Amino acid sequence: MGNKTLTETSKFLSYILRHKPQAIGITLDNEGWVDVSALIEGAARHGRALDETLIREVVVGNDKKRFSLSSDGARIRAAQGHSTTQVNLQHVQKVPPERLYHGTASRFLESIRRQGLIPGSRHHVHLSDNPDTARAVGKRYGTPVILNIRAQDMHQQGHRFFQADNGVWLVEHVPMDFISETTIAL
Ligand code: HQG
Repeated sequence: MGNKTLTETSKFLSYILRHKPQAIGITLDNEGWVDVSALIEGAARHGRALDETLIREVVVGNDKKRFSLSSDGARIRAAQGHSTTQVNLQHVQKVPPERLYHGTASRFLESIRRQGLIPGSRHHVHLSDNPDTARAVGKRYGTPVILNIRAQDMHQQGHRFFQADNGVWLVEHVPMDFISETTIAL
């Protein structure tokens, strides 16, 4: 299987399983799951050939573990990053480490200073446990900036943290008070 096919299929699955399942006439359950067979049939009706082998390769080979298969392999979901209102993932609530990191682009800083970090079109603000990942995430939108978040302090003051299947940390909002340091990543 070529890398190009895998990347394209991964993008297609992200679009369908996070944002627009209705684009191929499928429905996700509350936890984001859909039968692999329904996904394959829906995709076929809309001119995209998928099969179980290709789907499995994308799930297993994905650098960020974007997708999970159920233990019997019959169902699939995106691990996080949803915008569709069909889904309300019950992520595991967890005590965060002392620090977490958020990567953003310098052009968003002014607005972040006013509002803190907000989820935008996703359901949560996404945080990572290491600055390197944060830098890579921020780079997608421009000159990357890494924000250091005092996650433990937030937790102690009642903010609930969750961790997705793939390790990404999620929180509803990060007020500016907990963003203690801004490092321009060169
Ligand atoms: C910014 C990718 C202005 C925020 C990545 C970010 C990640 C604000 C953008 C995952 C703001 C939202 C998530 C405020 C936050 N004013 N801008 N008050 N608060 N922002 O893509 O965190 O490839 O929705 O800094 O690897 O960048 O999709 O979120 O720049 O894990 O699997 O608003 O997406 O993974 O952008 O990325 P996004 P994100 P996948």
